[in-house]
Amino acid sequence: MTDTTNTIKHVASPLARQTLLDGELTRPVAGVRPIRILPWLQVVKIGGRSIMDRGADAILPIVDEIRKILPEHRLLILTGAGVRARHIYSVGLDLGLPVGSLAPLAASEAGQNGHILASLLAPEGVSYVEHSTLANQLAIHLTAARAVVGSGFPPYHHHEFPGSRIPPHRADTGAFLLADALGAAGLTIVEDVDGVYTTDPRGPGGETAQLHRETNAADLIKQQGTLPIDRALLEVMANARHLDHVQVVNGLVPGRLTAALRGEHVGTIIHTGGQPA
Ligand code: GWN
Ligand code: ATP
Repeated sequence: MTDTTNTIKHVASPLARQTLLDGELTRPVAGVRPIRILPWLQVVKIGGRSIMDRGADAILPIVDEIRKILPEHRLLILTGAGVRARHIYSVGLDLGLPVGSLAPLAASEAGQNGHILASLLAPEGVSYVEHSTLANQLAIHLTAARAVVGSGFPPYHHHEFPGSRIPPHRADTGAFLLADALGAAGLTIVEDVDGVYTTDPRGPGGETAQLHRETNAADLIKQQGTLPIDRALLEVMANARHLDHVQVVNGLVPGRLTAALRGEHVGTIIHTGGQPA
């Protein structure tokens, strides 16, 4: 055996000889607070079904609002998937496709919606950027432009978690994962309702629905019935490293997104369960 082999085998690292499964052993190394990569970034998730599917009536006022707020904020705008994803889910489920095959099919609609939004904001220097750019080159793009648009879906593809037949990690979850990993200043989720209610305000019995002005992920996860956000988002929020809260706002009411980005309480604030750095 040569010296070189010995050196490789005995590479100096505090984790070299440990199982990574033992928290007691990894904590001294892995317990360090992560840095905020883009602390000035505001992330905005635009609903696929709730906003983009409504066409010009809903999209153009939002585009106008984003255009006006660009001098104040640097934005990462992430879009969700809407009715075309719901259709592809029903076709795929009927054919027995696994969840990991359905995820990228639906995700491509989130991308389509992003391309639409970016085209409308192009005169402001805004472009659609692909997932790999979101992961690695956001800083340079946001140095050249005040905002970029991307797909909110996380690129889980065949790594999507089994359990539900519908991919559980959709654009709300993807937007949160990215915002928290980047250490962004905030995440605003834009919907077609004033926030999260005790029950669907548009569903049967909707007249009894009460708006949660402020809640937290642990309480909301216990609420039975439907939500306007991915349930997986609430699970992910429990382990947040940077974001203390997100705000869900009504994008059909002019000025709500602008107010939320200015730090005003105009929708539902959901506190994460994390221990922000
Ligand atoms: O295609 O609109 O990124 O940013 O989940 O994968 O299904 O891809 O399978 O960088 O990698 O359709 O081609 O498509 O929306 O996701 O993209 O234009 O490999 O820039 O090539 O992680 O955009 O696309 O759909 O986001 O959400 O080429 Mo699209 Mo999406 Mo583009 Mo992306 Mo998926 Mo890539 Mo990807 Mo695929
Ligand atoms: P995507 O981006 O995945 O297409 P979206 O963000 O556009 O999704 P929807 O999934 O359509 O939004 O969710 C918004 C809808 O959720 C609202 O129009 C409302 O009717 C419904 N909803 C269901 N349950 C609730 C609830 N508890 N509170 C508020 N809205 C609810």
